[in-house]
Amino acid sequence: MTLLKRITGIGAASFLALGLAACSNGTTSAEQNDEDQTIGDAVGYEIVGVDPGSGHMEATEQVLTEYDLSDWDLTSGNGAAMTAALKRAYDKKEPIIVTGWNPHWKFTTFDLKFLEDPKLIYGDEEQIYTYARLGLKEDMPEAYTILERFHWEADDMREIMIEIEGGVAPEDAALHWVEGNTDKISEWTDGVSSVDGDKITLVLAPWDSEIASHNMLKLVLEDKGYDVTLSIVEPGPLFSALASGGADASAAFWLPYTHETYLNKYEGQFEEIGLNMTGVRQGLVVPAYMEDVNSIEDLNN
Ligand code: PBE
Repeated sequence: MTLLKRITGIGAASFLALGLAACSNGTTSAEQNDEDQTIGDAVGYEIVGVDPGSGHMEATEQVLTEYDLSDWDLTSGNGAAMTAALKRAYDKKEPIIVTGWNPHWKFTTFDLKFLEDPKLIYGDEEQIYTYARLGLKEDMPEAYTILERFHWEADDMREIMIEIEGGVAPEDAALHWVEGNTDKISEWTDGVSSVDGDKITLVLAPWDSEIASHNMLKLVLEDKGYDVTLSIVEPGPLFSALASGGADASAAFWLPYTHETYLNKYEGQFEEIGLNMTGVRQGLVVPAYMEDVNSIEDLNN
């Protein structure tokens, strides 16, 4: 992004936030400003993204092409930087566009909306799947059975995410959920024998949603006697680790859209073992107070 764009963006944003000084012709300064100000001007033609290699970063690059948004930049960073930028803008009621996914605590903390995606570049609702390296079933049938049965609701994951966001350590937030949901967990673990310190590695990327799910799974597997390592890596290495057998399993596969490219790249090199959540979604997200922006198509106005 050019410096000029950035400065214009910030200036426009604070101008909007300054609000409604009345003008002599009866309109307000904000209204006059709105007439020639595009949403691109207001946000500096910037979409705040997350980790390079995340599935929805790839989808967002495609969105920029398909919706003719060649003036726009997708900035990469990580989930924490994205939510920090969102909070800064939100606190001042300034416009901002971020890449987002749900379940995520930010939909609880802030009043947000997904932009409509009439071309369905981000796809529709999707699911989260659990995958294993080849051979896990033979090597660790007990863990395999638990991971195969594992499924929960968006609200379960959200409960852990919100506690972590509130400052609780991920392992403690996961423990609170585990303690409160023994019925659910026993559906996954019933009849599964305990093991004696067998080592298992779960691999994930540092996304808040996956930090919640994998910390929870770690506790469930430890309760059955496993020695569990959580390996937190970049998105690319997450998939390659499972394909090469360097990690044993991951509950972080968003499909059929978000991780389609990775799935095709490593076809046959890892195994789908279960569906752990339905009804998840990715896309562009804005604060609800951006009332005039409801569709990705509006970014061209
Ligand atoms: N996410 C969170 C991931 C999957 C889960 C949406 C950032 C991605 O885009 O790859």
